[in-house]
Amino acid sequence: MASLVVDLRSDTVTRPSPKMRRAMAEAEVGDDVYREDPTVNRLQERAADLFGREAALFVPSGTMGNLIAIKVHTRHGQEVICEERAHIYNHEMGAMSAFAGCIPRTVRAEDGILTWHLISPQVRGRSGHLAKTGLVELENTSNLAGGSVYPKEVSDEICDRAHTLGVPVHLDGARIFNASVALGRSVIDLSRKFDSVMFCLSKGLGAPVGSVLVGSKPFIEEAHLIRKMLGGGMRQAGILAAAGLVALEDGPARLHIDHGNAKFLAEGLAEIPGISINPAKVVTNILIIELSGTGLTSFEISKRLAAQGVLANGVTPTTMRIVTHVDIDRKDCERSLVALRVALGVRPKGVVA
Ligand code: TLP
Repeated sequence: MASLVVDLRSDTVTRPSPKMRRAMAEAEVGDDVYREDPTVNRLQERAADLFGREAALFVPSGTMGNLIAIKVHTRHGQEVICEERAHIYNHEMGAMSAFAGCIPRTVRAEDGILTWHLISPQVRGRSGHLAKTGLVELENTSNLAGGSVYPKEVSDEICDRAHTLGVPVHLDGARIFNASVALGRSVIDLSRKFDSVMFCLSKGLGAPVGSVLVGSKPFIEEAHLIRKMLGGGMRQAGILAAAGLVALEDGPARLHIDHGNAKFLAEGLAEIPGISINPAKVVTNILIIELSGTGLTSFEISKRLAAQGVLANGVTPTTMRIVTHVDIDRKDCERSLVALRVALGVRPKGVVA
């Protein structure tokens, strides 16, 4: 059904489905700080199972999940290697420095996809002068690189090589299910070599709140302590975990629809003068479009879109992010393309001068 407002700002904006709301209302709960919430326990078991891991931990947000992983893997004064556009570097309020005492060492990679060749010169061992590398972090899909996906061989090699140097590797898999659908490979397959994985229930999978960390038993035991330290002990969190269980059950099977809509948008956008986007590179649900050719800033374009009931955010003055999700259908995409043409003062498609 076409909506009043077409919200393309993020896949975090989705509202829980009626099935989720029912599951939430009926959830059996207990105090999760005592590990007595049966629904949270079920979600954690299911997540550990799906990722082929010993254990899992439900956390309030992806940001907290990443921070906990960084804190468990590293010591103060160490470096975390990540791509220049990584969420942990750009959008987590400097948490790795503020709470884990780490400094980021960023590396620029084409399409946000790091390789061992790019990482290896940045790895620092024990030294009298240099901060040691405590962790390598990869993001799959890479959000600000337009939802790009790591070929499994590339992330496997990074994990293998980092491990030979004694460096752990954490996966920010906020959208790992999107990567899994795009590649036609299971999340276990894509993530088995990582020391820890964070994935979000509250993005493409459509849950209202929550993320999950998965890893070994000792890792998750440590993660429990850090979560509590950060104020992330959530008591009767089964209410939220119930929605997460539905998200895991129903979410992955429909992500291809979001990917199809993103591709449709990319193809439509590529035809609009002034906009630059390569539809071939849009393989999941995120588009980063280049707007330099329009002569307007992304922020001005955002305003003009909002006036027509279409929401999309500028990332930089010349780029804008568009994200498809469960609350966006093909009609919404068509309407967004029309709105963008109006915002830019471009003739509607099919109308000749
Ligand atoms: N990303 C949000 C914003 O913070 C940018 C979004 O709208 O995409 N890892 C990745 C790759 C993410 O994209 C996000 C959220 C997180 C971690 C953090 O998740 P939350 O928002 O649950 O803390």
